[in-house]
Amino acid sequence: MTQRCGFIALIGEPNAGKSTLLNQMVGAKVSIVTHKVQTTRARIRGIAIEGESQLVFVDTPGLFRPRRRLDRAMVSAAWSGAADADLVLFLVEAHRGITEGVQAILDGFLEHIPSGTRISLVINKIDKVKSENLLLLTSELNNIYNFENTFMISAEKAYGVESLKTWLAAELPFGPWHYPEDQIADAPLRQIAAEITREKLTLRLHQELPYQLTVETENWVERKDGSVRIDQLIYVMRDGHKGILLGPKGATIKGVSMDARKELEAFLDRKVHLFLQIKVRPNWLEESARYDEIGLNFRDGD
Ligand SMILES: Nc1nc2c(ncn2[C@@H]2O[C@H](COP(=O)(O)OP(=O)(O)OP(=O)(O)O)[C@@H](O)[C@H]2O)c(=O)[nH]1
Ligand SMILES: [Mg+2]
Repeated sequence: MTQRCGFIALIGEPNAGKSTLLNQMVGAKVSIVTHKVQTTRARIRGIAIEGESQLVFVDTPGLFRPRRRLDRAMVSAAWSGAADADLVLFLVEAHRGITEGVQAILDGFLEHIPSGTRISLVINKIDKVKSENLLLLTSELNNIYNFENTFMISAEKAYGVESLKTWLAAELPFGPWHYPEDQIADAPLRQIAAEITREKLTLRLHQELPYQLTVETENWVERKDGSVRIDQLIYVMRDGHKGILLGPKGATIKGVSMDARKELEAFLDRKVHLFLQIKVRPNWLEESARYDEIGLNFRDGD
């Protein structure tokens, strides 16, 4: 057996660059990215190949102090992603250093990750700092936790990403590949499509609104002409939110719809007819069906 295959979990604070790194490793955008915290809500798998190794990256929601049921379910999904993995990469932002949040995650290792799990440190966003600061941060973090290895990368600029990939490929256990070699993501298309729309909403909406909505793909119809019709529902909590989402003369939702459609067309490589509908649902954060669609466990939020 020369093939290797295994799971590599990416964990870290919200905004650390986990999804950016996953996309960079896969060479395609399978996980959404924004400049805002708490973008990723569920575990998403992206698949890369390096030589004889199939690397299954598990993107996770950022780890933070949860307040709502949704937050708790997200944090729980992140920790269990790490607990199930062959290798764990802990991402820390170079320019922020050891924040309270980073310290809290380090404290959480003992409780949430089985002892013996292989955890490496990845200092990300090195494009934002001077290199002399990196050595100090590396040694401080390694004094707190004995990481298997330390990497310094820029996920966005792809610095150091290739050598990280080479190392991971050589460390995964021997075993047959889990996925066909051309597969790059393990998530239902309808879910990826909903995520793309949520990304565009998050980019256009301000403050708390992105955290108070969810997107679901209701319908997916392949047409004879090769195009696809996708109907999605956006759940918001208040009438007022619906108004903000619509924007003046519907301009906001139109912009979102156009951006999402373009990206969907590129992702699916065909023409897309996208229909968005907004629903006011004051209590969606407490409905288990919403969590099923996101890919989270409702009970994890108890
Ligand atoms: N300058 C710089 N920015 C980066 C780098 N990697 C990621 N970013 C930016 O950091 C922001 C957050 O990136 P994400 O990949 O969404 O972070 P995340 O860890 O997945 O965040 P959550 O899903 O919220 O947990 C985005 O604006 C990225 O463009 C990097 O290496 N350098
Ligand atoms: Mg993310």
